[in-house]
Amino acid sequence: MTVELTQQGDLAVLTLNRPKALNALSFAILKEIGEAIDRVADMDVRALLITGAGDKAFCAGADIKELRNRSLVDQKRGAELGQAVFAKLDRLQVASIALVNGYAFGGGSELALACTFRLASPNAIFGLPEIKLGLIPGYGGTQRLPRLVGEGRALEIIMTGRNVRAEEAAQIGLVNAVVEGDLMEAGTAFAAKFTRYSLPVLELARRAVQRASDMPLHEGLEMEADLSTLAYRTNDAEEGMAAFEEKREAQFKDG
Ligand code: DAK
Repeated sequence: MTVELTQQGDLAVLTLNRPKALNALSFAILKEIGEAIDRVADMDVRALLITGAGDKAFCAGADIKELRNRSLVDQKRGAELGQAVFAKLDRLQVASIALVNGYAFGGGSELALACTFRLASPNAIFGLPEIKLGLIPGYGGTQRLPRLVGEGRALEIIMTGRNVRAEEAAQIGLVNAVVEGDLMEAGTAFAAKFTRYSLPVLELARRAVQRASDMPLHEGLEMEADLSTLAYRTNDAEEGMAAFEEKREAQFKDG
C-alpha cells in the first residue's frame, strides 16, 4: 500500500508513502486515499492528520507521467475521481489537518486545500503549476483556493503557476500556521485545541462554515439558525451550559 493509515491516540494519521516520486498522486493512489478516508469514518478518532513520507514533499501533485495519452473521457473521469476523493474530507465526521512538509504542488496543494486546516513547515512550498503543463487544476483547486485566499490572489497563483512559500501562505490565509520543529507533534497539539469538544457539535460548526460560501447570506443565516438549534438539542450543549453555571470543566460525551 502506498497510502498508510494508522491510529495514534485519538488521531488517525494518513501518510502518502511514495517518497521516491515525491508522493505524486497516481490514480491508484487517489483511490487508496479514498479507501483510507472511508476507513477513517469507521475509526474511533477525533481528527485526521494527513502527511507525506520523507522530508522533501507533502505531495508533488498528480503523477504527470500517467496523465499523457489519455482519452478525454478518461481525463474527465480522472478529474471527477480526484474531486470525489477529496470531497470525502468535507463529509468526514472529523476535521482533517494537512501537515505540509515540503512541496505541495498541483494535486498536492488541492489535497491540502480540501482539508479543514493546514499547517506548514518553514520549507513548505505551495503552488498550482498546472498552467506550465498546459493544464488547469482538476481536483478542486480553482474552487477551493479562491474561497480561502480571495479571487484575485487565486487567479494570480493559478494563472502564473508561481510558488507560494510557507511565510506568504500564512500571510494570505492559505495555511493556518507555519510551525518550527516536528510537524506531527505540532499537528497533534493543534488538534488537541478542539478535539476535547463535542464531536457532533464540532461537525455542525464545520458544516455551517463550509456551506456558507455555497449560498446567499439570508439562506446561510437560515441554515445557521437550523444547525445551531440542532447543536442546542444535544446533551453536550446541556452539559456545556450546566458546567458553566456550576463553574466546572464540561464533560462532553459526543451526544
Ligand atoms: N509526477 C510524477 N513524478 C514526479 C512528480 C510528479 N508530479 N514530481 C516529481 N516526480 C518524480 C521525478 O520525476 C523524479 O523521479 P526520477 O526522475 O528520480 O525517477 C523524482 O520524483 C524526484 O523529483 P525531482 O528529481 O524533480 O526532484 P527535485 O527536487 O529536483 O524537484 C520538484 C522537485 C517538486 C520541484 C519537481 O519534481 C517538480 O517540479 N515536480 C512536478 C511538479 C508538478 O508540476 N506537479 C504536477 C502539477 S499538475 C487532471 C487535470 C489536471 C491535473 C490532474 C488531473 N484531470 C483532468 C484528470 C493536474 C494535476 C497536477 O497536480
